[in-house]
Amino acid sequence: MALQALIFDVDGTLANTERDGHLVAFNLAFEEMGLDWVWSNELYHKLLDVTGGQLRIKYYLKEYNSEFQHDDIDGLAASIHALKTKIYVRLMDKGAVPLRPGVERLFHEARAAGLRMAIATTTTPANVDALIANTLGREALDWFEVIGAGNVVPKLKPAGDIYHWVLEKMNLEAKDCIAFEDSCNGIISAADANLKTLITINEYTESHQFDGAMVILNNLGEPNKPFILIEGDDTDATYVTVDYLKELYAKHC
Ligand code: XBP
Ligand code: MG
Repeated sequence: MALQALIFDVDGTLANTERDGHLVAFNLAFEEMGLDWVWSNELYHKLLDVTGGQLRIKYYLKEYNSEFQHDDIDGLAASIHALKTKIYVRLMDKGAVPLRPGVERLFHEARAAGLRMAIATTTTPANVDALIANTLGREALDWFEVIGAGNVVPKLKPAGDIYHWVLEKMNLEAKDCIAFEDSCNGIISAADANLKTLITINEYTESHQFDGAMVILNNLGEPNKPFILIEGDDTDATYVTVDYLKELYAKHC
């Protein structure tokens, strides 16, 4: 048994797209549509309990703006979301959000080591394309054998559907892979598909529960910028390399 593939979440894991991309795009979309809604960073932190942009808008209306009346909430949420996606892609085109520490390096090392790579996310496919193309170049989209995104599956994270879908498309079993996540909804989703997970936290997820995580780190680290081990076995590694992933795999998978 050997490690064969790495499966990456996108939002919050590859980049801090929630704060610097999605939240900004939501607020610009509200403004452009003449809505007087403004989501603060604090409110967005709470709204992130619900994955998927359209569901998040409806959750906001139900829990935080119940006096707002409209005779077609689903239609309105869909229109706002379509505009928000356009704005988000434009922000990515301007280079609004860099990749998190260690992400690009690990992609290169994994490819050099012959590991297969895939993406499993609840975000809209256009958002994934825009982030990858603008940070790594359009050809980097081909580094991922499968990109599982948005509503290719009926149920978004924390349901495990997207991870099951990716594993099936890659013709792999969970025991052959490691998942990378940043949130409790993400690890619940990965665990539903029996995947072992490496967590890198961010400002929105540092207080989340990560039951069953192989390790919890502040980020993947770089040679000159070691990661901080938040939870997990002591290691000589100071940044996440393929060798470190193999070490984790041998212990946990
Ligand atoms: C990502 C999400 C998404 C994005 C917005 O979760 O929850 O809803 O915030 O994307 P994960 P859309 O990182 O677990 O995949 O607006 O395109 O839905
Ligand atoms: Mg995430």
